[in-house]
Amino acid sequence: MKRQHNGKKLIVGMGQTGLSCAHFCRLQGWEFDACDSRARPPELAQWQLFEGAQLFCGDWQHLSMSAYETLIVSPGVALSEPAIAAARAAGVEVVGDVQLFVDAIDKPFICITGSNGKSTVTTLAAGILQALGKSALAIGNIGVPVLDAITQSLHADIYVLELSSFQLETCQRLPSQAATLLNLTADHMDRYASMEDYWHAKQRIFNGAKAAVVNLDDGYSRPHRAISECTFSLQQPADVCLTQDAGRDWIQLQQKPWLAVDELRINGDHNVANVLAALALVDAAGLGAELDCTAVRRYVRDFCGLPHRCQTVAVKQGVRFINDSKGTNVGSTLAAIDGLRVRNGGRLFWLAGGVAKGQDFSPLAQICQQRVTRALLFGQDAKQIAQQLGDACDAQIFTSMAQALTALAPQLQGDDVVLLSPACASFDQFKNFEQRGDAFVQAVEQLEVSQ
Ligand code: UMA
Ligand code: ADP
Repeated sequence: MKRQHNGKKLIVGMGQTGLSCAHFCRLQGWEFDACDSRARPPELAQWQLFEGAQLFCGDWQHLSMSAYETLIVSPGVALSEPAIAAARAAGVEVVGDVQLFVDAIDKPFICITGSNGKSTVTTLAAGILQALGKSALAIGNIGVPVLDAITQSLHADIYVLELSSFQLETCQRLPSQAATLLNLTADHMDRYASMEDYWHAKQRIFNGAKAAVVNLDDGYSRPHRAISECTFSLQQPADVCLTQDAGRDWIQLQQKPWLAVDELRINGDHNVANVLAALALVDAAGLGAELDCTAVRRYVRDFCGLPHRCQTVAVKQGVRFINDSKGTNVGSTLAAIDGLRVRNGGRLFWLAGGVAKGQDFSPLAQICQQRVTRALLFGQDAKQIAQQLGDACDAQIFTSMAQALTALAPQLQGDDVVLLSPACASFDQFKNFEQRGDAFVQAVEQLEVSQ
Protein backbone atom coordinates (compact mmCIF):
# COMPACT_ATOMS: atom_id res chain seq x y z
CA MET A 1 0.00 0.00 0.00
CA LYS A 2 1.32 3.45 -0.90
CA ARG A 3 1.98 5.63 2.13
CA GLN A 4 0.02 8.82 2.64
CA HIS A 5 2.26 11.89 2.82
CA ASN A 6 1.30 15.43 3.69
CA GLY A 7 2.51 16.63 0.27
CA LYS A 8 5.09 18.88 1.88
CA LYS A 9 8.86 18.98 1.64
CA LEU A 10 10.97 19.01 4.80
CA ILE A 11 14.22 20.97 4.52
CA VAL A 12 16.72 19.28 6.82
CA GLY A 13 19.51 21.65 7.90
CA MET A 14 18.90 25.37 8.23
CA GLY A 15 22.31 26.68 7.12
CA GLN A 16 23.05 28.39 3.80
CA THR A 17 22.06 25.37 1.71
CA GLY A 18 18.77 25.02 3.59
CA LEU A 19 17.98 28.71 3.06
CA SER A 20 18.66 28.46 -0.67
CA CYS A 21 16.34 25.42 -0.80
CA ALA A 22 13.61 27.38 0.99
CA HIS A 23 13.82 30.22 -1.56
CA PHE A 24 13.72 27.66 -4.36
CA CYS A 25 10.65 25.91 -2.87
CA ARG A 26 8.91 29.29 -2.65
CA LEU A 27 9.73 29.99 -6.29
CA GLN A 28 8.32 26.61 -7.30
CA GLY A 29 5.21 27.08 -5.15
CA TRP A 30 6.06 24.04 -3.03
CA GLU A 31 4.97 23.90 0.61
CA PHE A 32 7.72 23.15 3.09
CA ASP A 33 8.76 22.95 6.74
CA ALA A 34 12.33 23.01 8.01
CA CYS A 35 14.33 21.50 10.84
CA ASP A 36 17.77 21.82 12.39
CA SER A 37 19.33 19.90 15.25
CA ARG A 38 20.63 23.15 16.73
CA ALA A 39 18.27 24.87 19.17
CA ARG A 40 18.98 28.30 17.65
CA PRO A 41 20.48 28.17 14.15
CA PRO A 42 22.13 31.54 13.46
CA GLU A 43 19.99 32.26 10.39
CA LEU A 44 16.71 31.76 12.32
CA ALA A 45 15.53 35.33 11.77
CA GLN A 46 15.64 34.83 7.99
CA TRP A 47 13.66 31.60 8.29
CA GLN A 48 10.94 33.31 10.29
CA LEU A 49 10.13 35.39 7.20
CA PHE A 50 8.79 32.31 5.37
CA GLU A 51 5.08 32.43 6.17
CA GLY A 52 3.36 29.09 6.65
CA ALA A 53 6.56 27.11 7.13
CA GLN A 54 6.86 25.33 10.47
CA LEU A 55 10.37 25.46 11.93
CA PHE A 56 11.60 22.66 14.20
CA CYS A 57 14.82 23.51 16.03
CA GLY A 58 16.62 21.26 18.51
CA ASP A 59 16.58 17.49 18.91
CA TRP A 60 14.74 16.11 15.86
CA GLN A 61 14.56 12.47 16.90
CA HIS A 62 10.86 12.83 17.73
CA LEU A 63 10.00 14.64 14.52
CA SER A 64 8.11 12.36 12.14
CA MET A 65 10.09 12.84 8.95
CA SER A 66 8.12 9.95 7.42
CA ALA A 67 5.07 12.19 7.17
CA TYR A 68 6.72 14.27 4.45
CA GLU A 69 6.72 13.66 0.73
CA THR A 70 10.38 14.64 0.29
CA LEU A 71 13.33 15.42 2.53
CA ILE A 72 15.72 18.03 1.10
CA VAL A 73 18.85 17.29 3.09
CA SER A 74 21.80 19.67 3.53
CA PRO A 75 25.28 18.26 2.86
CA GLY A 76 26.43 18.60 6.48
CA VAL A 77 23.68 16.25 7.66
CA ALA A 78 24.52 12.54 7.45
CA LEU A 79 21.93 10.41 5.66
CA SER A 80 22.57 7.76 8.29
CA GLU A 81 20.83 9.96 10.91
CA PRO A 82 18.19 7.58 12.35
CA ALA A 83 15.25 9.92 11.64
CA ILE A 84 16.31 10.27 8.00
CA ALA A 85 17.05 6.57 7.55
CA ALA A 86 13.61 5.72 8.97
CA ALA A 87 11.86 8.14 6.61
CA ARG A 88 13.77 6.71 3.67
CA ALA A 89 12.83 3.18 4.66
CA ALA A 90 9.21 4.36 4.76
CA GLY A 91 9.46 5.42 1.10
CA VAL A 92 10.08 9.15 1.55
CA GLU A 93 12.12 10.65 -1.29
CA VAL A 94 15.48 12.06 -0.16
CA VAL A 95 17.15 14.70 -2.36
CA GLY A 96 19.74 17.44 -2.10
CA ASP A 97 20.11 20.92 -3.52
CA VAL A 98 22.44 19.83 -6.36
CA GLN A 99 19.96 17.35 -7.86
CA LEU A 100 17.18 19.95 -7.63
CA PHE A 101 19.41 22.47 -9.40
CA VAL A 102 20.52 20.15 -12.18
CA ASP A 103 16.94 19.02 -12.82
CA ALA A 104 15.79 22.64 -13.06
CA ILE A 105 18.36 24.12 -15.47
CA ASP A 106 18.65 23.82 -19.23
CA LYS A 107 22.24 25.10 -19.45
CA PRO A 108 25.38 22.95 -19.72
CA PHE A 109 27.50 22.35 -16.63
CA ILE A 110 30.74 20.69 -15.58
CA CYS A 111 31.38 19.00 -12.23
CA ILE A 112 34.48 18.81 -10.05
CA THR A 113 35.14 16.73 -6.97
CA GLY A 114 38.18 15.27 -5.20
CA SER A 115 39.72 15.37 -1.74
CA ASN A 116 41.89 18.38 -2.60
CA GLY A 117 42.16 21.07 -5.25
CA LYS A 118 38.41 21.35 -5.93
CA SER A 119 38.06 25.10 -5.34
CA THR A 120 41.26 25.91 -7.21
CA VAL A 121 40.28 23.82 -10.25
CA THR A 122 36.70 25.15 -10.16
CA THR A 123 37.96 28.74 -10.14
CA LEU A 124 40.50 28.04 -12.89
CA ALA A 125 37.98 26.25 -15.13
CA ALA A 126 35.44 29.08 -14.74
CA GLY A 127 38.21 31.65 -15.38
CA ILE A 128 39.37 29.87 -18.54
CA LEU A 129 35.80 29.71 -19.82
CA GLN A 130 35.41 33.43 -19.10
CA ALA A 131 38.65 34.14 -20.95
CA LEU A 132 37.01 32.33 -23.88
CA GLY A 133 34.15 34.82 -23.72
CA LYS A 134 31.60 32.57 -21.98
CA SER A 135 29.64 33.74 -18.98
CA ALA A 136 30.69 30.94 -16.64
CA LEU A 137 29.75 30.76 -12.98
CA ALA A 138 31.53 28.80 -10.21
CA ILE A 139 29.03 27.51 -7.64
CA GLY A 140 28.47 24.76 -5.09
CA ASN A 141 30.82 23.65 -2.31
CA ILE A 142 33.05 26.61 -3.22
CA GLY A 143 30.66 28.66 -1.06
CA VAL A 144 27.69 29.60 -3.24
CA PRO A 145 24.73 27.22 -2.85
CA VAL A 146 23.84 26.05 -6.36
CA LEU A 147 20.18 27.00 -6.06
CA ASP A 148 21.16 30.64 -5.45
CA ALA A 149 22.01 30.71 -9.16
CA ILE A 150 18.31 30.21 -9.87
CA THR A 151 16.66 32.16 -7.06
CA GLN A 152 19.05 35.10 -7.41
CA SER A 153 19.02 34.96 -11.22
CA LEU A 154 22.77 34.41 -11.55
CA HIS A 155 22.58 33.58 -15.25
CA ALA A 156 25.42 31.79 -17.05
CA ASP A 157 26.12 30.09 -20.38
CA ILE A 158 27.79 27.30 -18.44
CA TYR A 159 27.94 26.44 -14.73
CA VAL A 160 31.03 25.05 -13.03
CA LEU A 161 29.98 22.99 -10.02
CA GLU A 162 32.31 22.18 -7.14
CA LEU A 163 30.80 19.16 -5.43
CA SER A 164 31.70 17.56 -2.11
CA SER A 165 31.17 13.87 -1.41
CA PHE A 166 28.36 14.96 0.94
CA GLN A 167 26.56 16.72 -1.89
CA LEU A 168 27.12 13.79 -4.23
CA GLU A 169 25.45 11.39 -1.77
CA THR A 170 22.07 12.91 -2.63
CA CYS A 171 22.65 13.03 -6.41
CA GLN A 172 21.20 10.35 -8.67
CA ARG A 173 22.02 11.66 -12.15
CA LEU A 174 24.29 14.52 -13.22
CA PRO A 175 24.25 14.93 -17.01
CA SER A 176 27.35 17.14 -17.14
CA GLN A 177 29.45 17.96 -20.21
CA ALA A 178 32.48 16.75 -18.26
CA ALA A 179 33.17 15.56 -14.72
CA THR A 180 36.30 14.86 -12.71
CA LEU A 181 37.35 13.13 -9.50
CA LEU A 182 40.70 14.91 -9.11
CA ASN A 183 42.26 12.74 -6.40
CA LEU A 184 41.35 10.82 -3.28
CA THR A 185 43.05 10.80 0.11
CA ALA A 186 41.46 10.13 3.48
CA ASP A 187 39.04 12.85 4.60
CA HIS A 188 35.69 12.92 6.42
CA MET A 189 36.46 9.51 7.87
CA ASP A 190 34.07 10.35 10.69
CA ARG A 191 31.27 10.14 8.10
CA TYR A 192 32.44 7.21 5.96
CA ALA A 193 33.00 3.61 7.06
CA SER A 194 36.02 3.17 4.76
CA MET A 195 37.95 4.70 1.87
CA GLU A 196 35.85 2.56 -0.44
CA ASP A 197 32.68 4.02 0.98
CA TYR A 198 34.11 7.55 0.47
CA TRP A 199 35.18 6.65 -3.10
CA HIS A 200 31.67 5.35 -3.89
CA ALA A 201 30.18 8.69 -2.86
CA LYS A 202 32.69 10.56 -5.06
CA GLN A 203 32.12 8.25 -8.04
CA ARG A 204 28.50 9.41 -8.26
CA ILE A 205 29.89 12.44 -10.10
CA PHE A 206 30.18 10.28 -13.24
CA ASN A 207 26.51 9.14 -13.25
CA GLY A 208 25.22 10.71 -16.44
CA ALA A 209 28.44 12.57 -17.38
CA LYS A 210 29.23 12.81 -21.11
CA ALA A 211 32.99 12.73 -20.49
CA ALA A 212 35.39 12.07 -17.61
CA VAL A 213 38.60 13.97 -16.92
CA VAL A 214 41.00 11.43 -15.43
CA ASN A 215 44.12 12.10 -13.36
CA LEU A 216 46.55 9.37 -14.46
CA ASP A 217 48.64 10.00 -11.32
CA ASP A 218 45.83 8.88 -8.98
CA GLY A 219 44.24 5.45 -9.37
CA TYR A 220 41.06 6.58 -7.60
CA SER A 221 40.34 9.14 -10.32
CA ARG A 222 39.16 6.65 -12.98
CA PRO A 223 35.40 6.40 -13.47
CA HIS A 224 33.62 3.21 -12.43
CA ARG A 225 31.80 3.07 -15.79
CA ALA A 226 32.95 3.20 -19.44
CA ILE A 227 32.80 6.78 -20.59
CA SER A 228 34.74 9.03 -22.96
CA GLU A 229 37.97 10.19 -21.24
CA CYS A 230 40.33 13.15 -21.37
CA THR A 231 43.45 12.46 -19.28
CA PHE A 232 45.95 14.66 -17.45
CA SER A 233 49.20 13.88 -15.68
CA LEU A 234 52.31 15.49 -14.19
CA GLN A 235 54.30 12.30 -14.61
CA GLN A 236 53.38 10.54 -17.86
CA PRO A 237 52.07 11.21 -21.36
CA ALA A 238 48.41 12.24 -21.35
CA ASP A 239 45.99 14.47 -23.29
CA VAL A 240 47.12 17.34 -21.07
CA CYS A 241 50.56 16.83 -19.53
CA LEU A 242 54.10 18.20 -19.21
CA THR A 243 56.85 18.15 -21.80
CA GLN A 244 60.39 19.46 -22.09
CA ASP A 245 61.42 21.96 -24.72
CA ALA A 246 64.62 24.00 -24.94
CA GLY A 247 65.54 23.05 -21.37
CA ARG A 248 62.23 24.16 -19.84
CA ASP A 249 59.14 22.33 -18.60
CA TRP A 250 56.02 23.14 -20.59
CA ILE A 251 52.34 22.41 -20.28
CA GLN A 252 51.47 20.34 -23.34
CA LEU A 253 48.05 20.65 -24.98
CA GLN A 254 47.01 18.92 -28.20
CA GLN A 255 50.54 17.51 -28.55
CA LYS A 256 52.12 21.01 -28.51
CA PRO A 257 53.94 23.02 -25.82
CA TRP A 258 51.34 25.56 -24.63
CA LEU A 259 52.80 27.54 -21.70
CA ALA A 260 56.13 27.24 -19.85
CA VAL A 261 55.63 26.03 -16.26
CA ASP A 262 58.07 28.64 -14.91
CA GLU A 263 55.74 31.36 -16.20
CA LEU A 264 52.96 30.27 -13.81
CA ARG A 265 52.52 32.50 -10.77
CA ILE A 266 50.77 29.84 -8.69
CA ASN A 267 53.05 27.85 -6.28
CA GLY A 268 53.71 24.13 -5.99
CA ASP A 269 53.49 21.00 -8.14
CA HIS A 270 49.98 20.26 -6.89
CA ASN A 271 48.86 23.56 -8.38
CA VAL A 272 50.44 22.71 -11.74
CA ALA A 273 48.30 19.54 -11.62
CA ASN A 274 45.29 21.77 -10.89
CA VAL A 275 46.03 23.85 -14.01
CA LEU A 276 46.27 20.68 -16.13
CA ALA A 277 42.95 19.47 -14.71
CA ALA A 278 41.16 22.73 -15.50
CA LEU A 279 42.47 22.76 -19.08
CA ALA A 280 41.45 19.11 -19.52
CA LEU A 281 37.93 19.89 -18.27
CA VAL A 282 37.46 22.69 -20.77
CA ASP A 283 38.89 20.44 -23.49
CA ALA A 284 36.55 17.56 -22.52
CA ALA A 285 33.61 19.96 -22.54
CA GLY A 286 34.27 20.40 -26.27
CA LEU A 287 36.22 23.67 -26.26
CA GLY A 288 39.74 22.25 -26.73
CA ALA A 289 40.27 23.84 -30.13
CA GLU A 290 39.68 27.31 -28.65
CA LEU A 291 42.30 27.02 -25.89
CA ASP A 292 45.20 28.01 -28.13
CA CYS A 293 44.70 31.74 -27.61
CA THR A 294 46.41 34.61 -25.81
CA ALA A 295 43.49 35.41 -23.50
CA VAL A 296 43.49 31.93 -21.93
CA ARG A 297 47.30 31.77 -21.72
CA ARG A 298 47.37 35.14 -20.00
CA TYR A 299 44.64 34.18 -17.54
CA VAL A 300 46.34 30.91 -16.57
CA ARG A 301 49.79 32.52 -16.32
CA ASP A 302 48.54 35.34 -14.06
CA PHE A 303 46.33 33.23 -11.75
CA CYS A 304 48.01 33.36 -8.34
CA GLY A 305 45.77 31.04 -6.38
CA LEU A 306 42.95 31.50 -3.90
CA PRO A 307 43.28 33.02 -0.43
CA HIS A 308 44.11 30.59 2.43
CA ARG A 309 45.72 28.11 0.01
CA CYS A 310 49.53 28.10 0.33
CA GLN A 311 49.54 31.90 0.28
CA THR A 312 52.59 33.88 1.43
CA VAL A 313 50.99 36.44 3.76
CA ALA A 314 54.09 38.16 5.21
CA VAL A 315 57.86 38.22 5.09
CA LYS A 316 59.43 39.58 8.31
CA GLN A 317 63.20 39.86 8.68
CA GLY A 318 63.49 37.23 5.94
CA VAL A 319 61.05 34.83 7.66
CA ARG A 320 58.25 33.75 5.30
CA PHE A 321 54.76 33.13 6.73
CA ILE A 322 52.44 30.95 4.64
CA ASN A 323 48.71 30.62 5.18
CA ASP A 324 47.34 27.25 4.06
CA SER A 325 44.34 27.27 6.39
CA LYS A 326 42.36 25.43 3.69
CA GLY A 327 44.72 22.49 4.19
CA THR A 328 42.05 20.60 6.15
CA ASN A 329 43.17 17.01 5.64
CA VAL A 330 46.35 14.94 5.64
CA GLY A 331 46.54 14.79 1.81
CA SER A 332 46.37 18.56 1.37
CA THR A 333 48.99 19.20 4.05
CA LEU A 334 51.28 16.58 2.51
CA ALA A 335 51.03 18.42 -0.83
CA ALA A 336 51.61 21.80 0.86
CA ILE A 337 54.79 20.69 2.68
CA ASP A 338 56.05 18.74 -0.32
CA GLY A 339 55.53 21.68 -2.68
CA LEU A 340 57.36 24.17 -0.43
CA ARG A 341 60.89 25.25 -1.27
CA VAL A 342 62.76 26.42 1.84
CA ARG A 343 65.83 28.34 0.68
CA ASN A 344 69.36 28.97 1.96
CA GLY A 345 69.28 26.46 4.79
CA GLY A 346 66.18 27.98 6.42
CA ARG A 347 64.05 25.83 8.74
CA LEU A 348 60.39 24.87 8.37
CA PHE A 349 58.05 25.37 11.34
CA TRP A 350 54.66 23.77 10.77
CA LEU A 351 51.48 24.77 12.62
CA ALA A 352 48.66 22.23 12.62
CA GLY A 353 45.69 20.98 14.60
CA GLY A 354 41.97 21.28 15.16
CA VAL A 355 39.36 18.58 14.58
CA ALA A 356 40.90 15.36 13.22
CA LYS A 357 37.71 14.03 11.54
CA GLY A 358 38.80 10.44 12.21
CA GLN A 359 42.01 10.76 10.16
CA ASP A 360 45.27 8.92 10.67
CA PHE A 361 48.20 11.38 10.71
CA SER A 362 51.00 8.82 10.38
CA PRO A 363 51.27 9.36 6.56
CA LEU A 364 52.76 12.77 7.45
CA ALA A 365 55.59 11.27 9.52
CA GLN A 366 58.01 10.70 6.64
CA ILE A 367 57.73 14.19 5.14
CA CYS A 368 58.00 15.69 8.65
CA GLN A 369 61.19 13.76 9.23
CA GLN A 370 62.66 15.05 5.96
CA ARG A 371 61.45 18.66 5.97
CA VAL A 372 59.96 19.88 9.24
CA THR A 373 62.13 21.28 12.03
CA ARG A 374 59.28 21.49 14.54
CA ALA A 375 55.54 20.80 14.55
CA LEU A 376 53.55 23.26 16.66
CA LEU A 377 50.23 21.56 17.39
CA PHE A 378 47.08 23.17 18.77
CA GLY A 379 43.35 22.54 19.20
CA GLN A 380 41.12 19.61 20.05
CA ASP A 381 43.15 16.76 18.54
CA ALA A 382 46.72 18.06 18.96
CA LYS A 383 47.68 15.16 21.23
CA GLN A 384 46.48 12.55 18.74
CA ILE A 385 48.54 14.18 15.96
CA ALA A 386 51.66 14.25 18.16
CA GLN A 387 51.20 10.57 19.03
CA GLN A 388 50.76 9.52 15.41
CA LEU A 389 53.79 11.52 14.24
CA GLY A 390 55.87 9.64 16.81
CA ASP A 391 59.47 10.85 16.83
CA ALA A 392 59.42 11.98 13.16
CA CYS A 393 60.12 15.55 14.27
CA ASP A 394 60.19 17.68 17.34
CA ALA A 395 56.55 18.38 18.34
CA GLN A 396 55.09 20.81 20.88
CA ILE A 397 51.47 21.18 21.98
CA PHE A 398 49.75 24.55 22.56
CA THR A 399 46.19 25.48 23.46
CA SER A 400 45.85 27.90 20.56
CA MET A 401 47.48 28.86 17.27
CA ALA A 402 48.19 32.38 18.60
CA GLN A 403 49.97 30.94 21.65
CA ALA A 404 52.10 28.74 19.38
CA LEU A 405 53.13 31.73 17.26
CA THR A 406 54.02 33.84 20.28
CA ALA A 407 56.22 31.06 21.66
CA LEU A 408 57.90 30.56 18.29
CA ALA A 409 58.66 34.20 17.42
CA PRO A 410 61.89 34.66 19.47
CA GLN A 411 63.43 31.58 17.85
CA LEU A 412 62.89 32.63 14.21
CA GLN A 413 65.71 33.74 11.96
CA GLY A 414 66.15 34.80 8.29
CA ASP A 415 65.08 32.26 5.62
CA ASP A 416 62.91 30.29 8.07
CA VAL A 417 59.41 29.44 6.89
CA VAL A 418 56.31 29.26 9.11
CA LEU A 419 53.52 27.27 7.51
CA LEU A 420 49.95 27.04 8.81
CA SER A 421 48.53 23.91 7.15
CA PRO A 422 46.35 22.38 9.87
CA ALA A 423 45.36 19.04 8.23
CA CYS A 424 42.22 19.39 10.36
CA ALA A 425 38.80 21.05 10.36
CA SER A 426 38.63 24.35 12.22
CA PHE A 427 35.32 24.30 14.06
CA ASP A 428 36.66 23.52 17.55
CA GLN A 429 38.16 27.03 17.76
CA PHE A 430 36.98 28.93 14.66
CA LYS A 431 33.82 29.47 12.63
CA ASN A 432 35.47 28.15 9.46
CA PHE A 433 38.85 27.87 7.68
CA GLU A 434 38.63 31.49 6.49
CA GLN A 435 38.35 32.79 10.05
CA ARG A 436 41.29 30.56 11.08
CA GLY A 437 43.39 31.89 8.18
CA ASP A 438 42.45 35.49 9.01
CA ALA A 439 43.40 34.89 12.67
CA PHE A 440 46.79 33.61 11.49
CA VAL A 441 47.35 36.69 9.31
CA GLN A 442 46.38 38.98 12.20
CA ALA A 443 48.63 37.17 14.70
CA VAL A 444 51.53 37.30 12.21
CA GLU A 445 50.97 41.04 11.69
CA GLN A 446 51.41 41.62 15.43
CA LEU A 447 54.42 39.35 15.75
CA GLU A 448 57.83 40.87 16.44
CA VAL A 449 60.56 38.95 14.66
CA SER A 450 64.02 40.10 15.72
CA GLN A 451 67.15 39.24 13.75
N1 UMA B 1 22.88 20.41 10.81
C1 UMA B 1 21.97 19.76 11.56
N2 UMA B 1 22.26 18.51 11.98
C2 UMA B 1 23.41 17.86 11.62
C3 UMA B 1 24.35 18.55 10.84
C4 UMA B 1 24.05 19.84 10.44
O1 UMA B 1 20.92 20.28 11.89
O2 UMA B 1 23.59 16.69 11.98
C5 UMA B 1 22.57 21.77 10.45
C6 UMA B 1 23.48 22.74 11.14
O3 UMA B 1 23.07 22.99 12.44
C7 UMA B 1 23.38 23.96 10.23
C8 UMA B 1 23.09 23.34 8.90
O4 UMA B 1 22.75 21.99 9.07
O5 UMA B 1 22.35 24.82 10.57
C9 UMA B 1 24.39 23.47 8.15
O6 UMA B 1 24.26 22.90 6.95
P1 UMA B 1 25.54 22.32 6.25
O7 UMA B 1 26.49 21.76 7.27
O8 UMA B 1 25.09 21.43 5.19
O9 UMA B 1 26.28 23.61 5.72
P2 UMA B 1 25.81 24.78 4.80
O10 UMA B 1 25.90 26.02 5.60
O11 UMA B 1 24.56 24.51 4.12
O12 UMA B 1 27.06 24.78 3.76
C10 UMA B 1 27.15 23.72 2.81
C11 UMA B 1 28.56 23.15 2.80
N3 UMA B 1 28.92 22.66 4.14
C12 UMA B 1 29.14 21.35 4.35
O13 UMA B 1 29.09 20.51 3.50
C13 UMA B 1 29.52 20.95 5.75
C14 UMA B 1 29.54 24.22 2.37
O14 UMA B 1 30.83 23.62 2.21
C15 UMA B 1 29.14 24.75 1.01
O15 UMA B 1 30.00 25.83 0.65
C16 UMA B 1 27.70 25.25 1.07
O16 UMA B 1 26.83 24.20 1.53
C17 UMA B 1 27.21 25.69 -0.31
O17 UMA B 1 27.11 24.63 -1.18
C18 UMA B 1 31.79 23.93 3.24
C19 UMA B 1 32.50 22.68 3.66
O18 UMA B 1 33.13 22.68 4.71
C20 UMA B 1 32.83 24.90 2.70
N4 UMA B 1 32.45 21.59 2.87
C21 UMA B 1 33.16 20.37 3.18
C22 UMA B 1 34.57 20.39 2.58
O19 UMA B 1 34.83 21.17 1.66
O20 UMA B 1 35.40 19.57 3.06
C23 UMA B 1 32.40 19.17 2.57
P1 ADP C 1 39.38 21.87 -1.88
O1 ADP C 1 38.34 22.79 -2.42
O2 ADP C 1 39.28 20.48 -2.44
O3 ADP C 1 39.51 21.89 -0.40
P2 ADP C 1 41.45 23.84 -2.55
O4 ADP C 1 41.69 24.18 -3.96
O5 ADP C 1 40.66 24.79 -1.74
O6 ADP C 1 40.78 22.38 -2.48
O7 ADP C 1 42.83 23.57 -1.84
C1 ADP C 1 42.83 23.16 -0.47
C2 ADP C 1 44.21 22.74 -0.03
O8 ADP C 1 44.53 21.49 -0.63
C3 ADP C 1 45.30 23.68 -0.48
O9 ADP C 1 45.53 24.64 0.49
C4 ADP C 1 46.51 22.76 -0.67
O10 ADP C 1 47.16 22.57 0.57
C5 ADP C 1 45.87 21.44 -1.08
N1 ADP C 1 45.80 21.17 -2.53
C6 ADP C 1 45.34 21.96 -3.53
N2 ADP C 1 45.38 21.30 -4.70
C7 ADP C 1 45.85 20.07 -4.45
C8 ADP C 1 46.09 18.89 -5.24
N3 ADP C 1 45.85 18.87 -6.55
N4 ADP C 1 46.58 17.79 -4.62
C9 ADP C 1 46.82 17.78 -3.29
N5 ADP C 1 46.60 18.85 -2.49
C10 ADP C 1 46.12 19.97 -3.05
